[in-house]
Amino acid sequence: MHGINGYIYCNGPTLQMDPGEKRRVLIMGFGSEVDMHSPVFAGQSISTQGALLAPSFRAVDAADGLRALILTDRPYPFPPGTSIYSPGVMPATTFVTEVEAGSAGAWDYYCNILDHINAGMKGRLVVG
Ligand SMILES: [Cu+2]
Repeated sequence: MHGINGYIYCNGPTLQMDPGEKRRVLIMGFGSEVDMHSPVFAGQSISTQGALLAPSFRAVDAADGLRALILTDRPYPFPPGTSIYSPGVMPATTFVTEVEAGSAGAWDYYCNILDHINAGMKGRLVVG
């Protein structure tokens, strides 16, 4: 089962936007190495925003001989304002996007990975 904010098959709260409205959306990836996601807001424009960070883990040797994991941040490879169709989301990554609502209507947002959308990873966005 794959969900968005704990909801599956559009059972979560319906997002509401006005045409032309812009909203920041924080996207966070969870899970293991098989949990790669490709979020899409159908019919809307998505762009990257500032302060994009892709956390990564770096293994270091601690003084007592134990291995330790240190969380580091590195800049996300897209500069702020870059239009993207779908940002790739790896586990343990977090970044900020801006969604600009397009035409009025009922739209879906979903993960573009086929078995994820089939498992319910989608929600509803109403514009207008
Ligand atoms: Cu997915």
